[in-house]
Amino acid sequence: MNERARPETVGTSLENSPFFMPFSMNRAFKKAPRLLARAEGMYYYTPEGRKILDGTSGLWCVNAGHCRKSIVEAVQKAVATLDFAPPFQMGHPAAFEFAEKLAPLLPKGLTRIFFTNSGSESVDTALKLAIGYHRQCGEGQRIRLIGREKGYHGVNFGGTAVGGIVGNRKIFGALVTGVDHMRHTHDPAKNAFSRGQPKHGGELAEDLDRLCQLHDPSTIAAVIVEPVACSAGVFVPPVGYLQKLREICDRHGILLIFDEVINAWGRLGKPFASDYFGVIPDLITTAKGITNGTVPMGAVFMKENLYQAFMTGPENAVEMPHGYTYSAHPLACAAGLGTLKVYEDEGLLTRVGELAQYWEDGAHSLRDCPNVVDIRNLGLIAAIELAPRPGAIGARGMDAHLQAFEKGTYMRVTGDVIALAPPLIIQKSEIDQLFGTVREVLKSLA
Ligand code: PXG
Ligand code: PLP
Repeated sequence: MNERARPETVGTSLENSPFFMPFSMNRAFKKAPRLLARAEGMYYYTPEGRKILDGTSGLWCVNAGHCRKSIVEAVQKAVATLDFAPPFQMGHPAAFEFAEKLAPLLPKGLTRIFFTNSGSESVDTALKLAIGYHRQCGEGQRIRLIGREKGYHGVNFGGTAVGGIVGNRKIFGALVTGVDHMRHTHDPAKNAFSRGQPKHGGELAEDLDRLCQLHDPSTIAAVIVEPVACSAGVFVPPVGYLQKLREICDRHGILLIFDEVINAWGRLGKPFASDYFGVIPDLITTAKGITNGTVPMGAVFMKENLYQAFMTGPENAVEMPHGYTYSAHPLACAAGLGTLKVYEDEGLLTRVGELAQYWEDGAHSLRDCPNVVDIRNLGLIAAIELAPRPGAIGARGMDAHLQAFEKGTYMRVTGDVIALAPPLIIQKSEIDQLFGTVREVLKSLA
C-alpha cells in the first residue's frame, strides 16, 4: 500500500496525480483536466464522448489523420511478430525495408538515414554527426554550433543549447559550450499580415556572416534552423533567406542542418520543406509525421559524403559510436511503412498544394477579429497572433485554447499565438469549421 496521503477522491480526481506532465501547467490542468479518450480521422473524442476537431494534428504529427486502419493493423501485426530486436550489431528486415522506401523520397543528394526515437534525439544526433564529420575530415577544431533566436530544436542538451526560446533555456544553465545564435527573422513592423513568405528580411541571413567574423568560420561545425520555425509561434522565412544561408555555409565549409521535425511530411505541399524552398541542406532532422505520430520515431537524413566520412578505418570497428536502444524499433518501422503507404495512396505529401490558397484565405479572414495583431501562414500552417493582456502575457492565448476546447476544437497555443496545422486529410468544410470556431472564440474573448 502506498503510504502517501491521497485525497479520498482518488480515482475520480487527478489533482494529486503522480504524473509530472511535460510542458504543461500541472496544477491548473490537474484541477480541470482536458482528457482525450479516442480518435478517428480529423477528430478526437473526450471520455464523455464530445467530438473535438483536431486543429493541430495532435502536436503537429498526425498528418494522415487519426487511427488510420492500415497503420493500426501494421503495428498490431508487428507487435505480435517481433516485439524488439537489438539495433546494435544486429538488425531486422523492417528497418532496412523502411530505409529503402524512404530513400527515394529524400531531397536530391541526401542518401543515408540514421533512426532515432524523437525530434530531440534527431537534433542531438545531427549535431554530433556534424562535429564527428569534421573531425573525420581532419578539421577537429570545427566544434561550434550555431542556432537562431526563437528556434526550437527539442529538449535534449544539444537541442536546448542551439534552441532560441528563452523560456526553454533560462533555468538550465550553460548546457553546451561553443554555441551562438543568429538573429530571428520576425519583423512585424514590416511584415505583419504577410501572406506566405514575408518580403522583407532575406538579408538577415547575413547575420551568419557576422558570427563567422566573430568566431572565425573555421571553428564552426554546423548551423541549424527550422525552415519554417513553428514551435515559437510560426515564423515563415523571408524570401531569399534560406538560399542565402546555404550560400554562406558553402563559402565557409559549414554544414547546414534543416530541422524538419514539423515541416516535413507534406505540411508545405511537398515531402520536405527543402523541396518546397529549393534549398538542400547537408542534414535533415525529422520525427513526428514519419510514423503519423503512432509510434515514437525520428530520423536524420544526410548527404552521401557525411556517411562516407565515417566509413573509413578498419571494417571490424564501429564507425559511429552513437545510437539508441530503440533506434529503428520494429513497431516504429512498421508504423512508418504503414504511414508511407497512406501518404502515397492518398497523395498526402502533395495534397496541401491544392488546399494552401483556401487555407490562407481562411486564416487571413480573421484579420478583423478583436486583438489580432498578425496572421502568418505557409502550406497548411497558420498562426493568429493576439495582443497580450497588459501584464499577463499568454493569458489571452490560454483562454482562447480553453474556449475553443469547450466549443469542440483542439488548437495549440504558444503564448498569445494560436498555431493551427490540421491533418492533411482535412476537407474544405472542416477548414471553414476550424476558422469559424476561432472567429467565435476571438469575438467572445476579452
Ligand atoms: N525540432 C523541431 C523543429 C520541433 O518542432 C523537436 C525538434 C523535438 O521533437 P520531439 O519529438 O523531441 O518533441 C520539435 C518538436 C509546439 C510543440 O507546440 C512543438 C514540438 C514539440 C512540442 C510542442 O509547437 N516540436
Ligand atoms: N542509461 C543507461 C544506464 C543505459 O544502460 C542506457 C542504454 O543502454 C541508456 C541510458 C540509454 O538509453 P537509450 O538507448 O534508450 O537512449
